[in-house]
Amino acid sequence: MRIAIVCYPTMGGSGVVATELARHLACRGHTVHLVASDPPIRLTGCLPNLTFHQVVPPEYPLFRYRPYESALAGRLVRVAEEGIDIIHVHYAIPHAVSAYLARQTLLYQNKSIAVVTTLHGTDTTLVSQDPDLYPIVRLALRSSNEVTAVSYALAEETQERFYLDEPPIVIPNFVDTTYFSPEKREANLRAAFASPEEILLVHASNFRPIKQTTQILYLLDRLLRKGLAVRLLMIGDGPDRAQCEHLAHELQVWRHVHFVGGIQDVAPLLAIGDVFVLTSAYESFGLAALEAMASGVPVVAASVGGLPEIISSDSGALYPPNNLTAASEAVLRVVNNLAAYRMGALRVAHLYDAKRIIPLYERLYARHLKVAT
Ligand code: GMT
Repeated sequence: MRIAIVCYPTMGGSGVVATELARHLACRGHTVHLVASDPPIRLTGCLPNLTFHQVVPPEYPLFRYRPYESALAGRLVRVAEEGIDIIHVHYAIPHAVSAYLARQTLLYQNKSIAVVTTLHGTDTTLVSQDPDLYPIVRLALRSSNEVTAVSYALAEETQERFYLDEPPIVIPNFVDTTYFSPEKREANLRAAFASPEEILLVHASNFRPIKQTTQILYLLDRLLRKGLAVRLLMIGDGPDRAQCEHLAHELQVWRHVHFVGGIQDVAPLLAIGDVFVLTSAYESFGLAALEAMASGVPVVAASVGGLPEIISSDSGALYPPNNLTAASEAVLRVVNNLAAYRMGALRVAHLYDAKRIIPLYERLYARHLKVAT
């Protein structure tokens, strides 16, 4: 099949999922065009049948904002003229809108092309609640040949919010268990952050307000007060990182915390952890939690969005959102039975192995190929 995949290139799960999907599809022999405003962070190496297209909208003195949506639509039309069967956009805004425009343009050329839209969470639960965006996103969703969501929670919420006749199809996120694996664990690297007697908590995110990262510092403070020998490794960068660093000093826990910033190759850092912590106010899926589990690291997370779908009672522990007493009890519960939880985490992660999930997308494309032709 010939597929154009559109995504955000920035540090965020939707871009990671789209880039990994593009890579896996190309490895399986499909012709893939990856389209974004910049090379996506996980786009490494080179595959002969994977082409990256960078969209750079023109500047003009009249413009306050560059017309990215239109430039993206135009680029999709050009890519389609080279021959594609499917446009698969990740994140509804503005990608699904551009795909709609591209498809309408192609119809005037008597070319029919199928559009698949994958929702990642904040695109429909938060951003499109803006009254100007809502009707446009609704049109883009209703006119997509297929809408998929990365969890049942997101599918249900999107159907309700947009009054869709059918809920989106759930195709969960996936993980490459050959890349995220306990085998990446290196004793020397771990020793740089914690001694063998200490528990190493790990967190990885883009430090956006929705991640509520400051709560992780309060949690660390509670665990230290309970007498746990514990260290915290904070991976990633974003708007709330400075506030977290400041809070680490204010709570006088800074000696126990390492902020390593935005790292491209996170697998070795995840693998040295004992417990992965996620305090988000909302997560449609929680890809970082899945990557941690594939690394053999159980997850303690707030029970929000799609997280209860991937964190089972043997792969980690859920706690009521914002309840740090319950969060610290959950960490202690996991720490006291770490070996069993590690096995549980690996078991669950393998259910979401790329090898199992990528064929679901292939089947979906094949179905809509027939609709388009
Ligand atoms: O979480 C973010 O800030 C990034 C965001 C994105 O759109 O890139 O992540 C969302 O998509 C990921 C991949 O499907 C999910 O694993 C994340 O849970 C989801 N984030 C939220 O729902 C907040």
